[in-house]
Amino acid sequence: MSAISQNADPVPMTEGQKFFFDLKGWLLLPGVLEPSLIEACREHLYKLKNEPESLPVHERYSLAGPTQELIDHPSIVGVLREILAPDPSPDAYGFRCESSFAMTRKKGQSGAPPHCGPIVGPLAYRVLNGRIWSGLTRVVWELTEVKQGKGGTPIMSGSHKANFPVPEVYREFNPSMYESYECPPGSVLIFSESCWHYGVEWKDSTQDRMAIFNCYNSYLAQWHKVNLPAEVIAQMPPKRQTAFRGVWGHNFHKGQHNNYYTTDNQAL
Ligand SMILES: O=C(O)CCC(=O)C(=O)O
Repeated sequence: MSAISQNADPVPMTEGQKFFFDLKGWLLLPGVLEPSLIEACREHLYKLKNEPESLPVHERYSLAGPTQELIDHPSIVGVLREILAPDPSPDAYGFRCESSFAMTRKKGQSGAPPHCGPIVGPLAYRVLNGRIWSGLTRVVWELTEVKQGKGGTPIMSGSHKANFPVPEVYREFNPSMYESYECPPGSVLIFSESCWHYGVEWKDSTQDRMAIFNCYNSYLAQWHKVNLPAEVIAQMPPKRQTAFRGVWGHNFHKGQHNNYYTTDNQAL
């Protein structure tokens, strides 16, 4: 895949990608960010970690400044519409961004041990009538090249719909069970949090892993507390703001559907 301008129309998810995502629980879109956006996001992460006071207060977030472009980057919007929810109206997304964190990982550092998100209830992965409901969905922007066997977030493919509890022996990292990837900087990994996954040790001594981990859901479900000040959302264009709206479907009292963002209708 080649780089996609942040101003381009959303790229629809293909039937092949749907099959792959349903089968494995994840999808890697390599090299979708333009070099200028990769650089701007890396610089933002550097400042967030090393000199936050150089940024305005409302930009000290991994969903602000240049990194807010990632929230609804055209490379992921088509996928999120298919695996979470279609837009309920032209000016609102059906998906919500729940949370975000920035990562700078040095050689020898690891993340969380193998784990998975919800596997039952409204946040769990399922498919009905050919429509995917990915529930809690992670979108990882890799801003550094990931080399095979040297890092990334390996995933136990298929575990989002396993019919048996994952045996203890597979709750440890094992390269034969957890699928790794390699990708150039500016790639994005989208996976169902119902999959077992792992913050494997970063083994590349030539560069740190710089990544942004955003979490998504439908506007009808929530897992993470948002913790994002309204001032940060105020910096975004109107449709992007709808990714931070409250979690509900319809207000019978006012005959109103939940397809708008205001500070009174912000996810808690
Ligand atoms: O550190 C990592 O690579 C994985 C992060 C993680 O476990 C998660 O997104 O839930």
